[in-house]
Amino acid sequence: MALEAKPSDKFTFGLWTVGWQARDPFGDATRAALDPVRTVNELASRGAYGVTFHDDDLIPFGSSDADRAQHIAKFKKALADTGMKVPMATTNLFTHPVFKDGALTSNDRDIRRYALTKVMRNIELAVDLGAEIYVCWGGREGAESDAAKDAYVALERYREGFNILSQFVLDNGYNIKFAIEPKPNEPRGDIFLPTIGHAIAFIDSLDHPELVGVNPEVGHEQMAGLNFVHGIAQALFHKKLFHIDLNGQHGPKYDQDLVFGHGDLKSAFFLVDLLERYKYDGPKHFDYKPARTEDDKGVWASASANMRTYLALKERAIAFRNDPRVIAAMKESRIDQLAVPTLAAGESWKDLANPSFDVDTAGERGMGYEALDQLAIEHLMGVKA
Ligand SMILES: [Mn+2]
Repeated sequence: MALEAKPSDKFTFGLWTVGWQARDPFGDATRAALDPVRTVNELASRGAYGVTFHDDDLIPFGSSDADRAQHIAKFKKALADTGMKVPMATTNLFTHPVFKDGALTSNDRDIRRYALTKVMRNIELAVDLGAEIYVCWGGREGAESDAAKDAYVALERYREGFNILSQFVLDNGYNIKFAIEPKPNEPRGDIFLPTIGHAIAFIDSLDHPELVGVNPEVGHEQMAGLNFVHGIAQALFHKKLFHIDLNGQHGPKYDQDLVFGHGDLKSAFFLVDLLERYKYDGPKHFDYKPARTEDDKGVWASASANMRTYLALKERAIAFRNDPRVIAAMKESRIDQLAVPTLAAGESWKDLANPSFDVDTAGERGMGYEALDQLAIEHLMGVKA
């Protein structure tokens, strides 16, 4: 099996993923901070394509202009030395106390204005580094109480924020698009734009919907009990899958950010099958956290695990689709018939009535899905035919 990652696989990692020091609500950091330069080198040596960052991951909040320039110069040198790319960047609008009630939807107008300047400053850097996608995760955009926030008006401000940022990008002639990252809760009790579907509907209300898509994360949809594969299919259907965050999650509980495939493996299998069949060609971005139990060695083992799991699932998905038993079972299940339009060319609703259709006989037809599903499971487990 060829499970060694190559830059052409387009695997990317956030600086904050491997760099997570494993502070959680109950415990202190278990690992030292990682220098972004080392992160770039370690990931490049493992076959990654690039890295992504929040402004504050690269340039500590409150840095002087001189320090900022130095951090950027060191990072650029590491990128040049390794050939690593920066296809995406994003803004930290959640750590500093000023964002405790949100950024673009904070009740405080001066905070909303400050937040937009923080985003614009980092977009300039993102463009300078060659990024073409700018992710917007509104982790603090939400509420714990419906008394605290007029959710209708908050959406008006959220829309205004995206309209301002879109105009900023257009006026500067930047080649960068936005990708909204939905999440149902955590850190806020309830977050605005909680799912892929909410985000896609919201995008339609913007002044420049063509500049905005989604960046769905496996665990975020699964925290809401939703089918991630279906969510990604709909994002592709609307041509809004601008970016994707791969990780693992065990159903509705706190955001686990496990290694890709280390949660719902069967869903991960069908996700890779979908992305490959529909030729998603954007970065495959791992937004995960190495477990708090791990030391430095464990961190890099987990980074490799994400890429190996994707490549193994890709191999299994191709084998599944090419297996003659699967092809026959799909035929039996009439998978191909779903691609046939319900009306033939030239027909209308007037042609639907069919006097010879036997509703009882049609109701007796089995679909054969159990046999097909078992074939998928056996391919996933590597059971030989
Ligand atoms: Mn997450």
